[in-house]
Amino acid sequence: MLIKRRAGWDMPENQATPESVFLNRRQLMAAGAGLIAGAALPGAAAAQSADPTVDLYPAKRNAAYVLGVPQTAEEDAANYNNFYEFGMSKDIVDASKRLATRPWNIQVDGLVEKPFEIGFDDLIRKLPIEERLYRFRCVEAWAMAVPWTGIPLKSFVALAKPLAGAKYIRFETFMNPRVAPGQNQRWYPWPYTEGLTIAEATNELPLLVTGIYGKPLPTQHGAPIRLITPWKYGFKSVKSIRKISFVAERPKTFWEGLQASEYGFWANVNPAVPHPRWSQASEQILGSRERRPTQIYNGYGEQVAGLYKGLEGEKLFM
Ligand SMILES: Nc1nc2c(c(=O)[nH]1)N[C@H]1C(S)=C(S)[C@@H](COP(=O)(O)O)O[C@H]1N2
Ligand SMILES: [Mo]
Repeated sequence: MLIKRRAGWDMPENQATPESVFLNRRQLMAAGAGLIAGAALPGAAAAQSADPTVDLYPAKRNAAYVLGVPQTAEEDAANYNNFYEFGMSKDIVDASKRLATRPWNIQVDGLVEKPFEIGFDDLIRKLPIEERLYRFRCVEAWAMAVPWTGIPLKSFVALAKPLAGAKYIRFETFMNPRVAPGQNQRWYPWPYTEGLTIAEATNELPLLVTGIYGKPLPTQHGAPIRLITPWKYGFKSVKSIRKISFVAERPKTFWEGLQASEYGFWANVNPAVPHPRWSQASEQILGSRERRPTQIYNGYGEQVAGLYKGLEGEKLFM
């Protein structure tokens, strides 16, 4: 690959996660470091209050999903993000506000009974949304635990009516280098894409997320709609989805296109399988100085381990 510069994903864990970024946002503000990031954009505030889905929040919580670890503070989750379209740093909140999330159409194509395009505001009223508390683990070894709101992916798959030949789903992010400066960096295989098998997609866990902390999703978290697969490393959870394709062949993902030796298709969390350049045995808790041990499948083995029976020959954990 042509990757010569050491980007965020390309750093050893201790560099990718400097201690200061885990400190509470208030502590950073107090230290005077958050003045610019904390300044409100009046235009964006107006857009937020005009969100046409705000009446749907907070959605009813599904009590079947419990964290087992403390919930992350909203401001910690909201100010430490990976969204390379808007820059390599974790501080992309303001840059991401340039993304216009209305109108927002999602194209559904490939091996389905009838390909269609649907407006996000129609989709969210067509399929029920619910709130779920999920743990979340980035491959860089930081972790959080947050209340997402969204549509179970399996109910979306039922709506799309895949044909028998559909074995995988491919998700694609928007492409607009004029608002997303990162997309001008030609050595990345834009647009960001990810994929799941149909069996994974129809498991109970994956959510098409539309909200967080009882509100519509802010742009830095991937508004208006993103995927969340809590048993896989965070890069599988593709943001700001524009296209969902049902396909026969395993799609090549953004990270595989960039560095296949380090980022594979499956990317299931496993403390015993290190990233080629750092350990995955423990994780740094966002908003604190503490680490805790990593759990296999990020603690969701009961729900997902069965998906991988018979696939032991695959690189399931990277
Ligand atoms: N389109 C897009 N989706 C993306 C990314 C990205 O850079 N672009 N980063 C991924 C990575 S590496 C992580 S850890 C999560 C971060 O989600 P969060 O910022 O909402 O916590 O988003 C994932 N989805
Ligand atoms: Mo990540």
